[in-house]
Amino acid sequence: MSGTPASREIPAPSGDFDLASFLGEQGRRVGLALERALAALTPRVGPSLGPVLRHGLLTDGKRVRPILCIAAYAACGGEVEEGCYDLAASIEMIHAYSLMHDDLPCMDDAELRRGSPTPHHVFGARSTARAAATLIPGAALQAWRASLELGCPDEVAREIVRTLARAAGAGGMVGGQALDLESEGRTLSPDRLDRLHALKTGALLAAAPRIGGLAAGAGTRRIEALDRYGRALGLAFQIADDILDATSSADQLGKHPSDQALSKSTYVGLYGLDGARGRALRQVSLANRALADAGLDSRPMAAIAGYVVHRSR
Ligand code: GRG
Repeated sequence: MSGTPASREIPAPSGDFDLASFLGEQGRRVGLALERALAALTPRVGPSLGPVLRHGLLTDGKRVRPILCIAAYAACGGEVEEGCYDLAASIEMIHAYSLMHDDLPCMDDAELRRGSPTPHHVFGARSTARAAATLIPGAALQAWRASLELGCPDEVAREIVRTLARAAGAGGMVGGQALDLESEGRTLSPDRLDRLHALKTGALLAAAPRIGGLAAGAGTRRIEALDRYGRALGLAFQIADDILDATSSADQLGKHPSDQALSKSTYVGLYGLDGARGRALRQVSLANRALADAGLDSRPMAAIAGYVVHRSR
């Protein structure tokens, strides 16, 4: 996680919290929940799509969104058990579908993702498009069932599914992707770039801690703090992505092509490397301030905020 140009001026998360072990263990448990989700989904979609879903869902991702959900759930007093991972998996299902569609020939036409050939390179575009589409309703059902499994009252379970749907939809990730497609080859103003990424990357990332807080029964003040934390982190995450994109090879990133190669506006293009790093750091401070203001003393959440800008992939 260190030694990259993105991280040189950004201090590593400090303290004695072992973030690497935390991320490793949480990622492993999210993987088990995704296996359970896949086992439930495969009989409904038919055997031909099972391997496509496995590739899209279980290839080695960082699992930042589900881990944020779990960390927020714990920070708000929730007892972390299997149902919590099942709930967090629903967010990763939406994320996985978005990557599968984003990489298709009609979109970014990507060859490599997470260090592996993209699903359409292995299974074809039609099967990939279909398999990914099943993850959208699949994720909503998964969030609903897991919320009930966790003992959330019906109105909280409804709010959780609503949060996921809003973040994924036209007022969130899909809306951001539409802006992104419209913006290719154009230089965006700072405000438009922020708006695009608040939707495309930020909405789902911000939904993750909110969903964790809702499931744990957090009150309005804490939910608002989790929203502020998530929004700041979403922006920091995207800026770090742009820095990595500009400073790492396809092999290091496990991803090809880069946004630069796709002629997209980026934070590095707009502010330069140093300016982009400064903006990422500012967002991390804002995220941590949001936690402190609400008395949410969570070492994992503070460490994840540092990791988001400090990561090497
Ligand atoms: C057709 C308009 C339209 C929308 C379809 C494809 C799509 C919906 C949305 C795309 C959203 C998208 C790809 C956002 C990118 C977010 C992002 C920074 C992805 C990388 O996330 P990481 O680094 O990836 O967490 P890993 O691999 O670690 O999970």
